Formats: sequence, structure tokens, C-alpha cells
Amino acid sequence: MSLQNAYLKEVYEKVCKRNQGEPEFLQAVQEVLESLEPVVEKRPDIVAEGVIDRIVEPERVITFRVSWVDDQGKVQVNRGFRVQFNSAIGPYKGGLRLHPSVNASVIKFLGFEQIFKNSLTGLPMGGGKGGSDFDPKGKSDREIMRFCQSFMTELCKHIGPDTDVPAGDIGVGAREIGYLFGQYKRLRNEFTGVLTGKGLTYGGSLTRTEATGFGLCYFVNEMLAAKGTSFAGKTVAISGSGNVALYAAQKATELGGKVVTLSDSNGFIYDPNGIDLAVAKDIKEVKRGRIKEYADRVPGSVYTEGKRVWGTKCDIALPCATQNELDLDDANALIANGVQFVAEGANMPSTPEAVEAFQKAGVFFGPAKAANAGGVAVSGLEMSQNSIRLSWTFEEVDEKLHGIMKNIYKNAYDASVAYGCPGNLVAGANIAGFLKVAEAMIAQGVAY
Ligand code: NDP
Ligand code: 2IT
Repeated sequence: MSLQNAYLKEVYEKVCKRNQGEPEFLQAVQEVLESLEPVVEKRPDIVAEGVIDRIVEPERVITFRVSWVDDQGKVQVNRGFRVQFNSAIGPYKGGLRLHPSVNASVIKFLGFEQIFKNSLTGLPMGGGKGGSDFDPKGKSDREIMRFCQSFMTELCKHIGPDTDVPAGDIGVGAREIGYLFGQYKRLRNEFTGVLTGKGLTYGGSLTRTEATGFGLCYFVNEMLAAKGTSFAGKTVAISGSGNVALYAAQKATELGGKVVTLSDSNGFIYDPNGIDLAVAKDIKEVKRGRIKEYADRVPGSVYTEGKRVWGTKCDIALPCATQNELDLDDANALIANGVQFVAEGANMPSTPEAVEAFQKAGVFFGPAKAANAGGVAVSGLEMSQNSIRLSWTFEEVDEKLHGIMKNIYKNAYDASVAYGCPGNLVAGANIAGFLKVAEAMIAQGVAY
């Protein structure tokens, strides 16, 4: 699909010119602008107030040097980022990613998507994202600690519980959040909810670890129910084996599905009997190992090096690793194998061509902004608990999460109907997320 509306075309051309060499960011912007075609037809005020021109430009981009000393005493230098994209509806909020592929394009696409995702949760959170091209693989705990301390020494100047609240993403889990939080507290002498995903002994929320994966399955449950079916008896293919993948696998299994795959960047495992989650969690969460070890431990399972999971026959596919991990060939393979539902646990895992193929083939498709919003939603609940200095039980948070995911599905679906593309949840999620932010931006005026 390409842009039809002259105004949106012009906005997109400017974005392309201004952000050359940033393909992921342009990909994310193009998708949202395509979804907004029916909105600009109906809402000339949004165009007149320059909302779309403004929303595609980050409010602030911070880039900084992160120098640290490795275990051999050698000085290492990485690049740190924080993109504070939009604060119309709340403090900037979004994760930190540590992965060698991190660059301005990746952080900007993630920060841009976060604006609409956070809006969809119904909680008061703006959009932001950050990270570094630091590679945590093969690093010792001490090296991770020194890196996190150096990273926070600069980042702490730009964040705060009412300004910008980072969290985890790829390569950032409880261990990293702990080191980051400790350093913030040392430097600022403040014990505040400046990060989410904290440990349970110092302000973390129950259910945050599970939230993205659980939320994804609650969202899929709504998609299934809309088609008069459920997880029961369905075969599920999941990619990735990190935080999102593991808890998606757990909830899909609890809801009656059979999860047959997990993967990492080296290859994937197939277990026809359904993934043994205790083994997978022990390998990934306790030993920080590679997913191929699963095949050594579980009889009947197979490890395939250098391939993705998408050749596997399944009813439901949940990409939970990284951006653009599911391309047109993968989508065609899934369609040929009879996939009926695809929902994104990762951010932007399907290429635009793959999404189009799913939609054309009548596969019900749940986009990342809506389907993986459970993580940041519970981060929002962690912020609330920190503010009132109370903590809710696992069941209380899980119930709130469930309610939020149902609402997101309903709002995305209703927007798809209201704007003439019933069942197109990509458009519905983009429109519903956008409208709330747009109203806030109009209300707050333009600074001359
Ligand atoms: P983790 O670091 O826990 O796990 C990441 C997983 O994805 C690993 O299995 C990793 O394999 C794989 N992976 C990462 N990069 C690549 C790559 N370039 N190619 C192939 N595989 C890769 O991260 P999360 O589970 O937290 O995040 C997964 C996805 O979910 C990301 O897109 C993230 O943005 C998104 N997300 C995360 C949320 C959260 O709360 N954590 C919330 C919403 C979305 P390997 O070990 O080989 O690198
Ligand atoms: O992509 C995401 O939504 C996240 N990595 C979670 C962000 C958060 O602030 O919890």
C-alpha cells in the first residue's frame, strides 16, 4: 500500500528527507501515516493544527558516550541513546534496549511506536525509548554492572519519575534494572519510581515479568473469541526465548494451546509434545544459556541451526524476538501451512509485505502496538503503586492487565469499524492510539 492523501504524502517525504539512512524509523512512520488516511479526511482540525507534522518529530533526542572498563582493564566505549518522543499525555515512558544492532533508527522507531501503544493502554504515559549498542552476550556480571552505572551516570540527567521513566527491553531485564536503579539512587539521593521492572524488594510490581507475554495471550484470546474459538487444542509457534516469548508460551499453554517452538538468533527448537517451560526457563533465565540446549535435555525435541520457526505448521503464530524477523516468504509459508491468527509480541516483527500477505489471506492479524502493550501497561501500574507507596497482589495486577488488554482489543476493533476498515487491527490500533494523543496536542497548543 502507498500513501494517497497529498498532505500525508508531503509529511512522509519530509520525514524521509530529514531521517535519511533510518529504514526502521521510516517503516514505522509509513505504516502509521497509511492508517491515518481516513482520519485526515474526517478531521481537518488535526491537519490545521499540524499534529501529524509534529508527531513524527521527536521532542528530544539524546545521544551520549558510555565509557566503561572491562574485566581485562581495557577501556570500552559504546553509544547511548534516549529518544523522548512525545509527552502530550504523560511523562515519556518506554524501555531500554542493549543490543549491538541499536542505532538512532532502531531507537526512533521504537520510541515512535511507543507513543501509540502507551496511549492505547489508557494510562497517562508519553512515548520514549533508549538503549545502547553494548552487547551483553558473554559479559560478566561485573562488566554489566559497570556498563549500567556508566550509562546511568549520563541518563540520570534526563529522566525522573515525572519526566521520563525507562524500563527493560531486549538485553535489559531485572539484573540490569537493578544496577541502573542503584546508580540513579546513588547519584540523585532519591528513592523514586524512576524505572519500572524493578525487583520486588525495592518497588517492583508483581506480574511485570509476565506482563508482556500474558498480555499478548489475553489479546489473542479476544481475537480468537471474535472468531468463535479459543486457544484450546491450537498449535502455537513462538519465536524468541526471552522475557516475552517465555511468558507468552506459559499463558498460551495455560489457556489450552500447545506451544511447539522457541528460538534465538542462532536457531530454533521444535517440540511436538509441547514446550517444557521449566526446562526452557532454567536454560534462559537461570543459566543464561542458548536455546539449543533444550534439545539436549528434552527427548523428542529437535534443534535446527540457522533457521527461523516460521516453516512450522501452526494455527497461531506469535513473533516475540525482534523487528523484521518475519518476512514475506515466512508469511507465505505460514499461510500455506494454514495459520489463522498472528499476533506480535515483539515490536514490528513482521515486514509490511508480510502484514499485507496475512491480511489478504484472511489471517486475523494483531499488531505489536496493541498486542504487546501489556508490558508497558503493567509498568504504568508499577508507577501507580510507587506513587501511592503500596503494592498490589499478583491477582490484582493480573486482573487489571486482563481488563486493559480486552479494552485495547475493543478500542482497536471499534476504531477499525468507525474508520471504514472493519477487522483491520493495524489501522484500528494506530487510529485509536493516535486520536487521544492528537486531542492532547491540540489542547496544549503550539509554542510559537
Ligand atoms: P529478551 O532480551 O528477553 O529476549 C530477546 C529474544 O529475541 C532472545 O531470544 C534473542 O535471541 C532474540 N533476538 C533478539 N535480537 C535478535 C535478532 N536480531 N535476531 C534474532 N533473534 C533475536 O527481550 P524481550 O523478550 O524483552 O523482547 C523481545 C521483543 O519484545 C522485542 O522486540 C521487544 O522490543 C519486545 N517487547 C518487549 C517488552 C518487554 O516488556 N520486555 C514489551 C513489549 C515488547 P538471542 O539471545 O540470540 O539474541
Ligand atoms: O516495548 C515495550 O513496550 C517495552 N519494552 C516495555 C516498556 C515499558 O516501559 O515497560
